[in-house]
Amino acid sequence: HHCILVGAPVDSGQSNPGCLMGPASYRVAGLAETLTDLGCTVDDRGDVAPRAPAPVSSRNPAVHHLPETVEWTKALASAGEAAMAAGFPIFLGGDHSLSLGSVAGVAAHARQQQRPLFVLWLDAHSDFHTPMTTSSGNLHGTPMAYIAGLGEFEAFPPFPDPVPTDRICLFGIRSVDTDERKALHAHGITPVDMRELDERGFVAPLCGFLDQVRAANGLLHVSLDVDFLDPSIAPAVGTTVPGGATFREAHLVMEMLHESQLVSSLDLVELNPFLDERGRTAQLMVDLTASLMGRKVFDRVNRTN
Ligand code: DIR
Ligand code: MN
Ligand code: MN
Ligand code: MN
Repeated sequence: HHCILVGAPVDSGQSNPGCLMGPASYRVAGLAETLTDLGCTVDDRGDVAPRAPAPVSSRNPAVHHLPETVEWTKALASAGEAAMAAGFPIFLGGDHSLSLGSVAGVAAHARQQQRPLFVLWLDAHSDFHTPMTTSSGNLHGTPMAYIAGLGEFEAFPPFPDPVPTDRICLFGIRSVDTDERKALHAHGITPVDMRELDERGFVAPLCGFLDQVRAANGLLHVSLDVDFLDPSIAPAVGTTVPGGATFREAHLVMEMLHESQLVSSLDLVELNPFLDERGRTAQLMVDLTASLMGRKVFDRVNRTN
């Protein structure tokens, strides 16, 4: 793979300062060197710089930093589209509002290639608010609705090519707000929540989704929120939720994604290095990325699936 690192030090989508240090933390943790060791070539394009925000305000008084987040969205959409044309983009967050832009860029590329885009959302949260329904006002809780083209997004540019709900997989979910639950239900989206993963394990639900992507010859964008992981292994996130993926479950997901050869872009989001313990969460995110890009314990021969 030719990996394009796109730094996205976005901090405006939530209220816990520190995510802007995420890209630097991944670089210090050796992401580029790790990818190079796996045989990838790496082009680190540095950090994206958004334009000065225009004075726009939301009709929802709870929403904060709307102008900044809109400018990040525009800047990351164009950086993302360019990166897709050049290789395999890895967006280094930055809070999850960066995916408003990264996935917009990926979707624009997919439309141009006439390939259907699928999205795998690895997260404790469904991020299915709109600027109208969020009560926290944190726009990192909105990208999934934006990507699906659902709801009122005010000053944001219209999403290039909304992803149909049957091409979206919300995976690892264990925190859904009332308005999100209503909207998910109204649009026929059933998250693969922790209850389902407890009952069925991680393999069957993930294989089911990957089979869909393969059958459609789709592109697959993976958005990995630090809080997908259990807080005991990944403390450096402002919105920890107990009961997340374990170390081995998370690596299994990444190893399966690698073997599928379907993934075409990746977000690493919500790392807050200010909350980290000597870089352990940053290091885990780098190691998970390594598994996604092909690191394994041992080559498996005679695998039938
Ligand atoms: C909550 C938390 N649903 C909100 N969302 C988070 O503020 O809208 N998403 N933390 O990652
Ligand atoms: Mn999220
Ligand atoms: Mn989350
Ligand atoms: Mn590969």
